[in-house]
Amino acid sequence: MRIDILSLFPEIIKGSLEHSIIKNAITKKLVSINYHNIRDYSKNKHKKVDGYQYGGGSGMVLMIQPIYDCIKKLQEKRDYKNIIYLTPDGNKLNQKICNKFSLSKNIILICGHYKGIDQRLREYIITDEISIGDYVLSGGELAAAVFCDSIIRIVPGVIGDETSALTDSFQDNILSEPVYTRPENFEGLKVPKILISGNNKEIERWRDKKSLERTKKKRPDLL
Ligand code: 6GU
Repeated sequence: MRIDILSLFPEIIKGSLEHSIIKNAITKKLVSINYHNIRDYSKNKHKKVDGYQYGGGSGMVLMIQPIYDCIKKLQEKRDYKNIIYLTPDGNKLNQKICNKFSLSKNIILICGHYKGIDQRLREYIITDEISIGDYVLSGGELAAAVFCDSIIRIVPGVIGDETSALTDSFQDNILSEPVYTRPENFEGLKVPKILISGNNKEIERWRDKKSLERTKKKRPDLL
């Protein structure tokens, strides 16, 4: 998988994707993330990338030209089926959408700032619009980092233990079971006996039961 990210502040994203599982995925060459600073594509002599909105009103709008030119340059090299704009009014991200995008070959991500990007990009160039929840961030960068993390971790081969990504919360619309590790007894707080019983069938039953209990209690809307 190849991801190209267009942003005015690529450093915000870079830092959050250089650790742990995602870093390993990049090292193993299962994914490559390529950063493009929108400002580098401005044809304005002062490298301006934004303008006031037509019709008046506060807030700046990202101009079409630098973003358009950057996308065209990328498209000369390879085919992109998904050109995604991160925006609070996009489709709300969920595990099903993550699963779908984790199978993509080439993805372009566009991070907006200020009032957003010129509507003509959204109408003619962008193929998907994604939000990461019902609240407003100051830009699309943190949303891009969330999106990349959520899809890269499920790219085949990224998580060593293949079953691990499949037993995540939400993967079957059900939350994960409680987990414990050493010590067995921490100042009187004990691990449930069943987990140390060695009876794998009973352990599995217990985990299913706990998952269901947790989902009923915390997220009944999922059931
Ligand atoms: Cl994708 N962008 C911004 N700016 N805010 C958001 C968002 C995206 N998703 C939720 N809030």
